[in-house]
Amino acid sequence: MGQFKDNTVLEAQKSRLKPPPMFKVMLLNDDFTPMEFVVVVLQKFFAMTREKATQVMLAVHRDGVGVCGVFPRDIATTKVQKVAAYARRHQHPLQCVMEET
Ligand code: TYC
Repeated sequence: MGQFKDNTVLEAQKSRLKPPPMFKVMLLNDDFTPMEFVVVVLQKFFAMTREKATQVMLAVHRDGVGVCGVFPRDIATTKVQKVAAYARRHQHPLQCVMEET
């Protein structure tokens, strides 16, 4: 416990703050978006290596859905919006969604 020269004692208080809610950001599979485009998205917006991005893309292709990362609400929202804008700009139907963990 912290004790000062004047004998003041500061009691550590238990934090009453809940940790913030976290959100999984996920890609959905579709039949049209090229595999290479999905790999680029995962590298560009989720800071994955090409190897990791390829693994995640193939998992989404196989399973229908896959997690790209887990983030606080604002960051997850921004990622979903940026991926949507980038996919639309390139005229691909790639869907990116978020869900609370
Ligand atoms: N299924 C797509 C194809 O065969 C590839 C793909 C993977 C698309 C992942 C979307 O989130 C996705 N070209």
